[in-house]
Amino acid sequence: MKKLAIALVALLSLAGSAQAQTTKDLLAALLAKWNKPTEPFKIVDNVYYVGTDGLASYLITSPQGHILVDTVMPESTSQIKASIEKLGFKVTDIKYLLNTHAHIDHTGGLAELKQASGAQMVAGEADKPLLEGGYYPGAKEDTALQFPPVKVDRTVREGDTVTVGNVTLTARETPGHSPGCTSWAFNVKDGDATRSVLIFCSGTVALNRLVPNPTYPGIVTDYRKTFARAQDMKVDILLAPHPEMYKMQEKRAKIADGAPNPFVNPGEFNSYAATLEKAFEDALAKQTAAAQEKKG
Ligand code: 4NZ
Ligand code: ZN
Repeated sequence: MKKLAIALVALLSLAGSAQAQTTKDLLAALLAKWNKPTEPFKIVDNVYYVGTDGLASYLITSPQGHILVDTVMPESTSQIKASIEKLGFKVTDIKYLLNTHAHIDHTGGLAELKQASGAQMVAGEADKPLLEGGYYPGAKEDTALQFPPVKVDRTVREGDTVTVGNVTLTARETPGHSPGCTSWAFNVKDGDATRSVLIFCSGTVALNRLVPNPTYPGIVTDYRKTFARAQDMKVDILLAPHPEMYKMQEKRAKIADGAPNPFVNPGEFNSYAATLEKAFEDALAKQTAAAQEKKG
């Protein structure tokens, strides 16, 4: 956990101080964890973790077919396939591939899995050009961040739904981290209770430039809109593309027969979003000061 915190702090400060380190070097430091295998497991009801130790991928199953949300780095796509089969499900039964946001660490396997499953690709409208072009916003030429392009069959906006059998996911627009950053909301059964799940897109600044030459126009307004609406969202189970965002490994270790499901934690999303908001405003102040400095 401590190592991870150090890596994240390093990532954030490097992204802020920019050109000293290339994204290639930055990625290299993260890959050991991002490509490290982990056992697939059931989170709750029909929701399964099929990602790696450091990057999430979620399988939501139904007797009529499955939904896969996000992939991991391109080179670890085979781990997702193996995890799905290990749980007793079939890749060819995936009907929809969903994406939280168009960054290589979550899109690397979309093209391969679309080919393997014949599934329909669904993503936030503003991320469509990024997915179909296979590049990072505002850094089209940065080869380290490029991924295999994937055709988007359907784009979604706020409130649009994706249904397979008795499973329906609702798109919630949470832009900023990427222009089409989309969180996915749905309900699950937990014993006799119904729980609200949110696969939150992200709200970190990470590699994004906010000022003076933003990653994309309107990025600051978008982040603030996302943080404002996060305060009103009621979430019982928080999931996200980076497992440390909701302490996945810590919770997973607490899964036990007869014990309450450790992934149920109402309020966790709201306090996490508040933390992200503060980090965002700090990063914005830093980038603004750096821009002033440069101007002289
Ligand atoms: S992300 C890299 N998805 O913003 C890429 O957390 C994407 C992210 C972080 C780091 N990178 O290339 O080092
Ligand atoms: Zn990202």
